[in-house]
Parts: sequence; C-alpha cells; structure tokens
Amino acid sequence: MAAGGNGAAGGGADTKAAFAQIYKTLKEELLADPAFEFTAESHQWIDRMIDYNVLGGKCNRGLSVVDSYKLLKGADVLGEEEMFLACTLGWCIEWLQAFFLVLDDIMDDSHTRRGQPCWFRVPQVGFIAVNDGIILRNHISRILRRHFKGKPYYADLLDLFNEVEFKTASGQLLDLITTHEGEKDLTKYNITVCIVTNTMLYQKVACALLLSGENLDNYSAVENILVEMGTYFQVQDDYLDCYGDPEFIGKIGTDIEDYKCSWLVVQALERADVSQKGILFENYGKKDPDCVTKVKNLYKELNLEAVFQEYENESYKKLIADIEAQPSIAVQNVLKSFLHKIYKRQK
Ligand code: DMA
Ligand code: MG
Ligand code: MG
Ligand code: MG
Repeated sequence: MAAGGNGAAGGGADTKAAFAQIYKTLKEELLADPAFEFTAESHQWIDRMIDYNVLGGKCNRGLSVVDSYKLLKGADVLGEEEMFLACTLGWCIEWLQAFFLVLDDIMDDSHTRRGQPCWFRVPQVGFIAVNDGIILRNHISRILRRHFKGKPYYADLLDLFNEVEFKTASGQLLDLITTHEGEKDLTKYNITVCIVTNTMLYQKVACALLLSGENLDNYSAVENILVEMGTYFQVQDDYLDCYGDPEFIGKIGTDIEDYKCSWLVVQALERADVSQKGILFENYGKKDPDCVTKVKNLYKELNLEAVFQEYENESYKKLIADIEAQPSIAVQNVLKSFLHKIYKRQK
C-alpha cells in the first residue's frame, strides 16, 4: 500500500522555518526524556536515528497539518502557541510515517529510501531497526503526552493515531501475506486485494480539525473523500514504483520482484490474453532482472501508462465533484489543496 500522501500546499518560508525549529525542540525534549536515563551511546544513537529517518522527506506531510489548520480558521498567520501545536502534530505525522517506513523497508527488502540506504541497511543497524521503529512510534506518544495532555481533545488525538496505526498495519498485513512464499498465486490478485483503506491523508485533516475544536463525528463525509484520495495516492505509488525516476523519488521500485499486488499487475491481468498471462505467471515475482524486464515489456505492450493517465484524469474529476458538493468552503479549500498537491505528482 502507499505511503500516504504528501499533503496540502507547502507552507511559506516562515512556516517552514518555524516547522524546522520545532523539530529541534521536539528532538531535544525526547533526548532529555526523564523516563529514561540515556547513556552517551544510546543518546547518540537515537539522535542519529531520528535525523536519519524523520528528516529527509520534504516535510510536506507535516506542513499540511499547519496549512489545513490555517485554511479551516481562515487565518494566514497563527499565534505562537497555535503554531507550535499545529507544527507539533505535523511532526507527529512525520514520525508515524518514519515508523512505518523503517519497518516497511525491512519487510519489503528494499534498498533505498529518500535517496539514501534504508535504515536497516546502514552498517551496524540491521535488525536494531526493528526496535528503532518501535521507539519512533513511542516518540509520538511521548510528544503528545507532553504537549497535549490536558487539552479537551487529547483522548481524540490518541484515538486518531491509534486508529490510523491499526488500519495501516492491517493493510500492511494484507500486502505481506499475499506475497508470502508458497502463497504466491497471481489468480488471486484483483482490485479489492490491491486497494486497502488508506487513512493517512485523513489523519492530517483530522489533526487540524481537532486543533480547531471540531468533533470528528461530524466529518465522516470528509473522511470518505480523503480515503478516496488515499486510494488515488496509492495507485500513484504503485505506478511510480515502476515508472518513476528512482533519482527523483529517492527509492528503487521492488514491486515486480516482490510479487506485490500492485495496481499495475491487476490492470495487466485484466487485459492480458492467454499467452501474455503466461509471461506474467512465469516472470512476476522473480529477482532476476531479465524477468523484471519481461514484465515491464508486457506492461508496455498493454499500454498501462495510458491506462494510468485515464485513471488519473477520471479520479481527479470525481474527487473535484465530491469536494464541491461539500457545504463548507473552508473544508473544500482544505480538500482541494490536498488534491492539487498530489495530482500528477512525480514523487
Ligand atoms: C508502504 O507501502 C506503506 C506504508 C504504510 C509505509 P509501500 O511498501 O508500497 O511503500 P513504498 O513504495 O514507499 O515502499
Ligand atoms: Mg515498501
Ligand atoms: Mg510495503
Ligand atoms: Mg510502493
């Protein structure tokens, strides 16, 4: 499944500067957490581990919380406290992403992420990365506890992070069991197996809504639209795995080798004749580069690039129509800013 959304229009330079500054504060607080007495070595390890995994993205995910909050409030500038809280929630989302990616890369046997080796591939890290993933997840709880305990929406915030984590991990399970040795069966692959509910885009807006004092129970329509956008995002992720520029997306696709139930292979299966299916059955899910090339050539033959363009255009139209049916203009603006950020994305 896809990593979950770049988010809304990137904030201005001042927002970015504030966001970067707050990262330093949060990291310092985590490294001075009174609940654990760090040794010099563990202090250094965590410091490096956070920098390596939490930074390195474009921070658009986190910034989109700040931007969404501004759009909901209809305010261009935020007070210092509000800004701090919005940025902090943005960073919690970046931390959640880092937690999932560190573990995802181990499970997918990936090589690079954000233009550098996957964390578990760094010498001396290896399986310590599993525990680092758990620590990253716990950092979120530490941050929320420190800065939000006592707020009326604290429980809702914890609940939100728990829900997203559960749904994402369950989606990961689906993805992983279909690729299990011995279970490999292309005839089981279809669009239902391929698309899992992706709530990571919704989470960013939900954070902004909670900060604005809203009750999330009133926003199920917004959630539905963002889940739909999450599906579109996920299809893009599958597409870019094969057709993206590794230099540009910062990772080398492994979906064909890993026997992933990618949107592309589902489209190929729907369109292939008997002999083309034979090529897929023989070559999909093998590490051998010649096999990968054969699969890619078949995708070309089946014109999957054009199939994707068509899907992209249709998704966009449908999403815009759904967004414009929303009663609140502020909410429409939030949703559109997300859509415009991800529409036709190259990474
Ligand atoms: C990763 O899906 C999903 C999460 C929740 C991190 P993926 O393996 O397709 O992501 P990527 O293509 O970034 O490895
Ligand atoms: Mg992966
Ligand atoms: Mg994966
Ligand atoms: Mg992927």
